[in-house]
Amino acid sequence: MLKPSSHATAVQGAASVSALAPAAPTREELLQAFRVMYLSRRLDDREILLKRQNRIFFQISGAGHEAIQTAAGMLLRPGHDWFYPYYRDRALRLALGVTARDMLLQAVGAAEDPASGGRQMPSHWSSPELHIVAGSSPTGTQFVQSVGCAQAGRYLHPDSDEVTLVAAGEGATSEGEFWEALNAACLEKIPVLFLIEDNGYAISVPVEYQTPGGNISALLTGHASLARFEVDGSDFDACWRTMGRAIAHCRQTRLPALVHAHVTRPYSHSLSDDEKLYKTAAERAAEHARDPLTRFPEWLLAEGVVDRHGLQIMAQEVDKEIQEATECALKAAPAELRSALEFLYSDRVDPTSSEFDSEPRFAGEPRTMVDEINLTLAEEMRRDERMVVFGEDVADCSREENLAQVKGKGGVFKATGGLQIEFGSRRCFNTPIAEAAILGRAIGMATRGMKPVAEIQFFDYIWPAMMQIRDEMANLRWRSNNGFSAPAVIRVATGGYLNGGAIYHSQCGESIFTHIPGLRVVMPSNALDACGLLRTAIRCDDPVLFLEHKRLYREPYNRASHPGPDFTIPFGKARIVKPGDGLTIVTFGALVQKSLQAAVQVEQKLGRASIEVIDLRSLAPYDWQAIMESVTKTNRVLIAHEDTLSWGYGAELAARIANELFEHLDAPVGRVAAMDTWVGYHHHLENEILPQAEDIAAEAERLLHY
Ligand SMILES: Cc1ncc(C[n+]2csc(CCOP(=O)(O)OP(=O)(O)O)c2C)c(N)n1
Ligand SMILES: [Mg+2]
Repeated sequence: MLKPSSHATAVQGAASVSALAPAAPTREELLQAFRVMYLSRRLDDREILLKRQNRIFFQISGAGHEAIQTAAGMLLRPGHDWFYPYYRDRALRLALGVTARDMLLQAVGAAEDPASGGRQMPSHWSSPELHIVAGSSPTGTQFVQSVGCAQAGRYLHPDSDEVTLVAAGEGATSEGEFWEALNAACLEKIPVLFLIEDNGYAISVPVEYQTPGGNISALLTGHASLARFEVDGSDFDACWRTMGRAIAHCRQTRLPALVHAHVTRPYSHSLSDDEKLYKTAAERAAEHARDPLTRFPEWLLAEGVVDRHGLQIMAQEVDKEIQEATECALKAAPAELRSALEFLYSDRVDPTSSEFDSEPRFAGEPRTMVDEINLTLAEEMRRDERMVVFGEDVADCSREENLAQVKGKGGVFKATGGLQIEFGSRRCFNTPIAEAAILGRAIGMATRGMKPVAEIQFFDYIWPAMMQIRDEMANLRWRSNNGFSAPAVIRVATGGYLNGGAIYHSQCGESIFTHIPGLRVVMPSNALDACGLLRTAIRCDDPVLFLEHKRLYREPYNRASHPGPDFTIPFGKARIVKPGDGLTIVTFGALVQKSLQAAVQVEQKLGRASIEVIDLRSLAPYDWQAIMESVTKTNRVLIAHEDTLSWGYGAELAARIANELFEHLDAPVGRVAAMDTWVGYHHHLENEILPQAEDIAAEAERLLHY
């Protein structure tokens, strides 16, 4: 069991930080702290009442955490510092400037809810003005984003003393993202202030079943560059001093720090939980004795800061404020029904618009697809100083001094070769092998207006970052009602036909991502489209998954001369690779060439049918108009893709064609795709599993015979 000390303890870096003790709080500050803590608790009480009356639909409290949160909120500077709070951080947000009214508007799901327009649960507040980034519900995602945010500060405001605060419970420190964030912050020496509010439980799981040894700050001894502080988080005076020292440490040294605050949780995990099911009466009584809402007023009285009457007056003022805020929230109009599709994508830049339609100005010898990607990245980095490129092995050489003697790596496929040499290690750098951190950092940077172009080395290894993509990057704009966004580009090498790629170097899986609202997904099949689509991806204001087929990187047939430094292709515009009027093949990626081969083969064999081949290029959004026009003309359609058949990308197209173009069809909608299994290592297996030109030809013939 924890033994809370009433004194702050710097458990590491004590010598360097002891001189940084903050000034003692003034009387006004102490009264303000009481006001915030009391307001926070009474708002929880009011929400609990409203939930019981069925007027709000969820409640989670900040009760027991108020002292440390209030100290943090009062000592940091909203609008200057940046904040990634936890769902329990009501008092923190109140101290920063979120109002009781704002909170209750979110609780009722009002259209006026300034954080999300009625889209998010209570306790997920957001404020661009105060620099409070919209909260989400996954327990650990915020850690890595805060590192990206703080790192962005270094590019955007190199002389600033800003700090990024990220908060979470002790349970959340079990998430990989906590460790990935610590790694990154310590390696890069980034001023992130980690606040761990340790209430001893993650819902019903006690800390000793979560953290080896039961003490998270003790576990972090080996983290070089991390100053660690442990404090009784229900003792406001100790919190003030500890937070003050930790903040000053981050501001002055530009290094990370961690504050481990022991707090209580008197109101169970949420209103859906009853802690009596797993906490003993004695344990609950011990927590009760430490309640900051009892201890702090007693301390104020004992120190002579205020008398009982003064406290009562403040309490009455707060109660009145809550009453008024409640009346206002209950009268507020609910989120508008027709608003559901608003702010999925940028309202500023439309990557499907004709603005992105441009004529190529070809120059030079034909170049491979990977060369075009490399050149486009370089041109865009020259054009936009905010653009940074990072990932695993993307730099030429992490040890810069070696570059005098070595050529440099520049990506396992050389797509990023030479970028570090030209733009320096600040703008093109290697990261640890930590996919969630790579994309989480990209989100944090993009939130602040940087243009991160992050690489995931192989599609097969994108999965650790899935939560960052689906639950964070793709919905940040929607969940904050256009308050924040994360327009990052994710470049990823994908696909098979490698002869030996096997299970873990051949995966496609695009439909898993096209299924995500808010995410753009594109996949070029040739060098020209790779250049144009990548430039659009970088200049667009939405998150983009840019799929680069490994097999197509160096093919001779898909090369192109460079179309110029401003060549862009709009998203959602297919390319008719070969016109025809007897059958449409809708495809993309590596199957474009195979479909062409199949078309020629079938036409020669049958001596008549003319087959149209459409390269979608952009998978979300996709060019329905082109499909519709073609199928209306040919009356037969086949969808060919490399990924597995069932629930694949073609299933959606087939369903829509059957639904909307039924009367134009003279044959069933055909599909050719990989077998529903993994790609095998031996080429016999690989060839059988992945779709070949012969498979497309056979299906084309079948459809033509109807
Ligand atoms: C990734 C993820 N897994 C599970 C959950 C469900 N969940 C919500 S809160 C919580 C416990 C978190 O405990 P802790 O970090 O200690 O915070 P506390 O609620 O105690 O303040 C869990 C498991 C979630 N929100 N996100
Ligand atoms: Mg906890």
